[in-house]
Order: sequence, then structure tokens, then C-alpha cells
Amino acid sequence: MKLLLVHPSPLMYSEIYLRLEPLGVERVAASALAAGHDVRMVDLQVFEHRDLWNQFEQFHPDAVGFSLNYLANVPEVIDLAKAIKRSRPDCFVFVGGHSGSFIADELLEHGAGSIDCVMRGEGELSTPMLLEAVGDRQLSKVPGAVTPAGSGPPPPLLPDLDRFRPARHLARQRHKYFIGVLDPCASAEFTRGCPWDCSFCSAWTFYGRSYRQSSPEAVAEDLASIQEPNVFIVDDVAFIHPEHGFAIGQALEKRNVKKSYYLETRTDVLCRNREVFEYWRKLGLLYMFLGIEAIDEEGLKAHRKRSHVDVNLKALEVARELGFTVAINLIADPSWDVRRFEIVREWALSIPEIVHLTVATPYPGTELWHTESRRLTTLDYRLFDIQHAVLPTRLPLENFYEELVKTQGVLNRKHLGIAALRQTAGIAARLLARGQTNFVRMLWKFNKVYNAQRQYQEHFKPVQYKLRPPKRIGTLPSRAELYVHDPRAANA
Ligand code: B12
Ligand code: SF4
Repeated sequence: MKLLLVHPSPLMYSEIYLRLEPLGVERVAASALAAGHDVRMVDLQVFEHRDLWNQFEQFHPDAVGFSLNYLANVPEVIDLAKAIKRSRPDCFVFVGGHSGSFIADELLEHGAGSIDCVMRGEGELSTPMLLEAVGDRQLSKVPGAVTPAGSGPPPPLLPDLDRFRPARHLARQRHKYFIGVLDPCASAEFTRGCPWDCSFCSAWTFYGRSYRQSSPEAVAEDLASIQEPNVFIVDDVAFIHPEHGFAIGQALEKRNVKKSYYLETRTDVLCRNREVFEYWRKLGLLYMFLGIEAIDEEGLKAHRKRSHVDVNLKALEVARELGFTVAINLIADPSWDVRRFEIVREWALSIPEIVHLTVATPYPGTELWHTESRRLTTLDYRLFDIQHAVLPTRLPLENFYEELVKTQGVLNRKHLGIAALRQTAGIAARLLARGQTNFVRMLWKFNKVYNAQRQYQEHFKPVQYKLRPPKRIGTLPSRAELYVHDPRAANA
């Protein structure tokens, strides 16, 4: 079967800081290729809609699968699905991915017949089964499948992460993937899942709170095959088990693989497993992202972060001692007033790290979704990108955005524009000489992308597709109900 996989367009955040290869789609593609299908991929982060249509005409796929990791991409994906069905009613259209897995029924409803199936959960095992069943009544029995004719059993968890190496060759324009100075940059996965359970996050509910590791040899083989000199490690929390990190590092050393790396981890993991991070510093780990989220105990408790202010501060010290460049995230609460923004600005300016501010957002699949949705001020999917306020703000909304953008602007001055160019002049010149322009362009984009008026006005755009609030607002469902993957299968 001819299969075309599509990753939707970038969201606000990716317009500036990064643009990364769609690893999940490449994994699904690898499993479909292994099953003998002819697969192509279009990543709308780096291609235009007209490129998708050209590919659609030339390749004439039997099936088109959309990746829907991000809720804010829902309207784009539904409109594309409708356009594809209009143009070729015989083409099978399906949707999968993180956010899609939590809102399968409502996607079918919005699609009004143009989406044949939503695949919940990981796509590697289920996609070949689905393609096998297209045109058959057994379709609605495929694990993870949600169709207008009914739903299959729960989606299967991939027991062995080594099995499908991402089909990276399908990603054309790879030079456009980058994160900060790591330009160009590939992505890789060492582990999948997260054992913590923060209230604002759906990473743990998606995987049924399971946690799996790739074998060190498979990771080393994958990294050795990557052309790019830089790698972003997509794990939710890197190096939870230090022995796994050491084993991967040793396998890389054996193969003489030398790259620069960027990863995300927790502050308590960094403090606890300092040695493995120190070892990786020598291997080329330069940058790390730490989800600090709040600067006080009250905030950390509200997010159920299971960490403390002193641990967060200690982690920053450890990272500085080891010589990492660190970006941290703080969650701006809609209850913040002018004074609170001021305090956060002062705190963020008092530390050398790069500080990002995102807005607290209840996403389907999170606990927050069930406890906070009563207060939603909008049901417009496009605003659920953690850069917009979807809950009532204490400040008038316009002023909230003014304070938010002002704070982001002040914090960004530390690492964008002239200040950044001064610190990175050598790197910037080397990248430009090699024709890599992503990083240098990023330095000047902030004012074009972040604009309080634009963000405020986006609340008044006509809304074609509305998010469906949970049925029982205020009541927290059981954990099993929150999970996409059955937790009993998780440790199998
Ligand atoms: C790496 C990552 C990124 C990367 C890479 C993005 C990319 N191009 O793929 C970067 C850093 C760019 C990023 C950015 C953002 N991210 Co992000 N990101 C992740 C993270 C940590 C891992 C994703 C990943 O690569 N996993 C590994 C691959 C193998 O898995 P996967 O992509 O999920 O794919 C599997 C399944 O989903 C499924 N699947 C995927 N596509 C398809 C398609 C079909 C047809 C099928 C059948 C199946 C299928 O099968 C795949 C294989 O099993 C997740 C958390 C998580 N654990 O999922 C958050 C997450 C997806 N991100 C999130 C958010 C909020 C963002 C941002 C909005 C943050 C911001 N500050 O603005 C931006 C927006 C990005 C954009 N679209 O422009 C949220 C999503 C919230 C939501 N419900 O919308 C998550 C869940 C994190 C969280 N804690 O809540 N992100
Ligand atoms: S925020 Fe990080 S630590 Fe918390 S559940 Fe999500 S991935 Fe895990």
C-alpha cells in the first residue's frame, strides 16, 4: 500500500527556538516500511501546504496518516483531512499521535466522515495492522483503532524500543532541523515514558506511567548512523537510571561517535545522578532543559512536581559547575498580577540561565483538564499552545499578555539578539559559512513572533472547531481512565 505520513505546521514556540525532526512519524514510517508498504513523509514544519498537495498528486497514496501530537494543530489537520477526502474519496485517512489519542471521538465528529480512523497510542505495532485491515470490516477491531463503526481493544505497547529505527531518510530538508546553536540537529530516543505524575502533564498518562529503555547498543548504532553533528534527546526525563546513561556512553565511545547533545531532565535527577551528567559533558552534552515550573513551594506542590525549591537551586549550581548551558521553564499562572510578573522577572534576571515562560494550560489527558476545565474561557484548539491564556486571568487579558510578553522579552534579551551574537559570534560565523542559517535567524525573530496585541486578538478569531470539555468536570477520573496505554501491559 502507498502511505503518506504528514506532520502538521509549527506552533509559535517552534517559530523561534527550535524545529526538530518528527521522530514519532519516522518511527511509524519505519514499522510500515518493515511491513512492506511504500511510505513517504511530508513535514509541514519545513514544507508548505502546496508541497503536500504536490506530493499527494504525484505519489497518489492509498492512505494518508496525520500525526497529531499537539492540540493546537487540530483545526489544521481536520481541514487537511477534509480536503483530501474531497479530492480523493477512496483515499483512507487516519490520525494518530499524542493529543489525538486523548480526543479520538471528537476528532471523528469534527471530521464529519473525512477521518476514517483515529489510532490511539504508540503507532509502531498498530499501524501495520491498520493498513492490513483497510477496506475490511475488521478495521474497527484493530488494537487502538477508533472508527465511526466502533473501537478496537486498547493499543499495544511496543515491548522492544530497538525494533524500529526511525526512517530518517524520509525527512527531506534535514538541514532545517535545529535547536539553538545546535544547527543542524537530529533527534534520538533513549527511553520512553515517565514514572512521575505532574498534574499539568500528559506524558505519564499517555504511556500508563510506564518506562522503557532502548538497549545501549541499539542507541549507539542509531547515533552512529546519524549524519548531523548534533542530537536532541527527546526523552521526557533523561538519565533516570545512571547505569543506562553510562552504558550508552560507553557504547558510543567504542564506536568513536562524537556529537554535541541537548537533553531534558528533572532537577532532582540531575542532583542525584551528577556523575552520569558529568560523564556525558565529556562526551559532548552541552545543553539541558530543566522543568523548574515554579519558584516557590506552593507552586511546586500545585503542579505535583515532587521536587523542592532547594533541589531546583542546587541543580542549577550542579549544572553551572559541570559547565552546561541551561534553559529552564516556569509556568505562568493566570492568577499572576503585575507584582507577580515583576518578582518572576527579578528572579529570572538574577540567574544566568535562559528562562522560558509558558502559560498554565489544562490539556486533555492531564489531571488539570478534569479539575480546571469548568473555568475555560475558550474552546479554540489553536489557543492551547501554552503561549495563550485559556483560563480566566486576574489581570484584564490584554494586560496579562502585555506583562507576559514584556517578561519574555526581558528574559530573552539575555540570549537573543545582539547579546547572543556577541557571546556566540564565532559559532554564528562558522554556521553561516556552512550555509546553516537557522540559529542566526532565530536571534532576531522574537519581536516578530511574540506580540501581546496579536496574542490578545487571536482570542477573537472565528472558531470553527470547538474542543469538547470533559463530561464530569471537577471529578478526577481513576488513573486507569486517564491512561491511553493499559498500565498492566506497561511492564510486560
Ligand atoms: C520531543 C518533544 C518536542 C520536540 C519535538 C517536536 C516534534 N517535531 O516532534 C519539541 C522540543 C520541538 C517540542 C515542542 C513543543 N512541545 Co513537545 N514534546 C516532546 C516530547 C517530550 C516527546 C515527543 C517525542 O518525540 N517522543 C518520541 C516519539 C517516538 O513519540 P511520539 O512523537 O509521541 O510518536 C508516537 C505516538 O505519538 C504515535 N504517533 C505519532 N504520530 C503518529 C501518526 C500516526 C498516523 C500514528 C498512527 C501514530 C502516531 O506513534 C509514535 C511512535 O510510538 C513530548 C512528551 C511525550 N513524551 O510525548 C512533548 C509534548 C508532545 N510537547 C508538548 C508541548 C506543549 C510542546 C510545545 C507546544 C511547547 C511550547 N513550549 O510551546 C511545543 C510545540 C511544538 C510545535 N509543534 O511547534 C506537549 C503536548 C501538549 C498537547 N497536548 O498539545 C507534550 C505531550 C509534553 C507535555 N509534557 O505535556 N516538543
Ligand atoms: S512534567 Fe516531566 S516529570 Fe512531570 S510527569 Fe511530565 S514528563 Fe514526567
